[in-house]
This record gives sequence, C-alpha cells and structure tokens, in this order.
Amino acid sequence: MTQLTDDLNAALSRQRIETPSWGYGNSGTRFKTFAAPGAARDVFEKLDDAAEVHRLTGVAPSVALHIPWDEVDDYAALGRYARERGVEIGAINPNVFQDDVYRLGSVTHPDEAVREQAVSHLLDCVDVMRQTGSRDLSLWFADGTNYAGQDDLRRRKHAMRAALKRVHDALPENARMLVEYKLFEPAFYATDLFDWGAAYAHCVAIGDRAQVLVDLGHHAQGVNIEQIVAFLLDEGRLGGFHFNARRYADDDLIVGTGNPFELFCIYAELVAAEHSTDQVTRSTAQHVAYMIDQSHNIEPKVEAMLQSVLNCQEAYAKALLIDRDALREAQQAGDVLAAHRALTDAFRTDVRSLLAEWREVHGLPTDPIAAHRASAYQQTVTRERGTAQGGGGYPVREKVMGT
Ligand code: PSV
Ligand code: MN
Ligand code: MN
Repeated sequence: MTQLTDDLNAALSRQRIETPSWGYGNSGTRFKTFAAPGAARDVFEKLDDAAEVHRLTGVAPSVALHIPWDEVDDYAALGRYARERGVEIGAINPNVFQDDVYRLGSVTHPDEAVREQAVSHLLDCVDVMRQTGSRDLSLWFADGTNYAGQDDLRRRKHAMRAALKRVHDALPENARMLVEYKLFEPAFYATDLFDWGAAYAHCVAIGDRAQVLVDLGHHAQGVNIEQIVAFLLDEGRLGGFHFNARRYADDDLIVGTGNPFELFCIYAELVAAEHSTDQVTRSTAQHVAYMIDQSHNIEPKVEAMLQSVLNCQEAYAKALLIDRDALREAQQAGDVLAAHRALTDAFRTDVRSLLAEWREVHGLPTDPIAAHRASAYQQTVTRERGTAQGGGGYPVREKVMGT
C-alpha cells in the first residue's frame, strides 16, 4: 500500500481544480435539454453547489463564471456570497457567441460595428475581473466559417489579432488572458482559433500575459495532447486547462471517464515541469489554471462534478508516484520498455486508499461520493429549487451528436 509521505501530503494539498458555474445548471444537446431536479437556477445556486463540491473534496475552491449567464449588478457582493460559502470567483468567461448579431462571427465578423460590439463585451468582462478580483480572462470564440470562400481567412486572422491585443493591453495588473482553441464546431469549414499553434502564435505576438488554454475536447481524434502540454510548458505559454472527456467530438463528459491514461499522461508532464530546472517551465507549471469544462445533460450535476474533481485528483496522485529516477535512467539507456513501465507502473497503482488517508488527515470525508449520496443535499435542493425547465437563461450547449 502506498504511504502518505510528507511530500505526497504537501503536493496533494496544493492541488486546485476550478469548477465551472455552467456545469451546475441545466444544459442540453441540440436535440433536448432535460430538466434535472434541483439543478441550479442562478449564479447563487451554482455557487452553493460548487461550495458543496469543495466542502466534500477540499480541492475545488474556485468557480469560473460565464458572462452574461452569471451577470449580477453587484460583483463585490457576489464575491462575498462565494467567500461566505468557502469558495472564490475564478476565471471570467465572456460570451460572444449566443447573440443573433454574431451569426458570422464576433471579433472576426466582416462588419466593424459587430467586431466593436464583441470587443466591448470583452472589455466589460475585464471590468468584471476588476470587481471580482479574478486573475484569468478565459476566451473561447465560436468564430469561423462554414464554406470555402465564405470569408477571407487572413482578414479574419488580422481581426482576431487586433481584438486580442486590445483586450490584452486592458487587463488588470497581474491578470492574464487564456486563449482557447477548438478544431471545429460551431463552424464547420474553418475556425479562426483552430489549434494550439494558432492560439500560441497570437499569444506570442500580443504579449506576455497571453497564454494558451487546452480543452481536452477540442482536438482531432488521436492528437497527442500531452505533447502539446509539454511543448507549451517549455515555451512558457501554457495557461490553463479545460478538463473533460470525450469520445467523438466536444462531448464535455465527466473528466477521466473515457480517457484516464491521457489524463494521467498530462498530469505526468505537469508534475515533471513543476520540478524542472528551467525557471520558465517551472513557474509556468506552477501557475497553470486547472479548470473543468463540463456540461451535464443526463447526469446529476453535483455528483458528476464531484466525480470529475476526484478523477483529476487520482490522475495527479498517480503522476506524483512516478519513479522519476528510474524513468530517467531507462530513458538515457534507451531502454524503451523499462521507461514505458516506469510510467505505467504509476498509472496502474491503486491510489484510492492513499487519497482516503489524505482526506482523513484533512478532516474530509474519506469517500466524498458516498458522503454526498448519504447527505440530504440533493433532496434539499430538489425540494427548494424544484425542477426548472432548461433554456431561458440557461446555457443550451450545441453538440455534435450525429444526425
Ligand atoms: C464550447 O466548445 C465550449 O465548450 C468551450 O470549450 C468553452 O470553453 C465553453 O464552451 C464555455 O464557453
Ligand atoms: Mn472549454
Ligand atoms: Mn468545448
């Protein structure tokens, strides 16, 4: 059985995973949004749910907001509401994809007036950062085209660059912007920020406080995401993650369900970088924003989020167990399979009792899912909130589900 050493205890206690406000409300596919009993109806209830996830796990102390889904008049009061429940406001996610005016794009739209409207919303979100004390502006754009010839791809690139630069230069001191890329969807021919290379090139061009955000659901099948992670860490441009799992497209499923080895390999790169002798790599790894980006269509929201957080914790714990000396020796000796085994030995280790011990030491329930199921939380919120229909003020997320 793996012992909880002081080093393991310290590392596990440092782990942080941010949960997304939008994972607690009703959401659906393009076909249907099922109303979930007790699903959060507004940002306050989303914070309540996030606080419950943190109370049970101890490693999810912040919540990402999506504006305007989570818009309020008084962000200072919202911050106080969060803190009273033991959580903080995390990344601010602007929304320049749901209004009719953005049919042909937002910051890359052909019409300058629309581009201005989009940038102005991004700058409003920078203001929300000031009011909430948030350090990360998390940017995802649906911008792109559906048909060859529909628009000028280089013009759109220039427009993206100009918008990102304006927002970057308006960021509060000590804040940064995280630039998310996505292969396709909702655009089906060309997406303006289509891969890590495009996001990286923009970040390098616009300034030090722009870094790339890697969402696990935003790549082509078979892409080696951990290699992208290693590359960006080494370049000092990995800013954050949107963890989730997928099988087909951007499925936004519970983290680590379909892709546990991939998740482990990603954490393996991050742990290695945290101990790098290169100062840039080390500091980049230490400041990565670990966030979940999930939308639950059929799952109970709080339990699904708990499962994601715990799966991240397991992957991280396994990555901490890698025998780095044995790995290095095997790599240097060119011993292909010994090196592979040094990694997979850690992956195959059952860390559940190690984590139960860590929780016990920290006064947390040793089995957070069982504790949640045994608690009255779900019944209470179901009674108090009822079963609100999806849509309306809630995100109804589009997904590719086959036709
Ligand atoms: C859409 O693909 C998306 O899932 C992106 O990953 C964003 O991060 C998220 O929605 C929230 O806007
Ligand atoms: Mn995302
Ligand atoms: Mn996505």
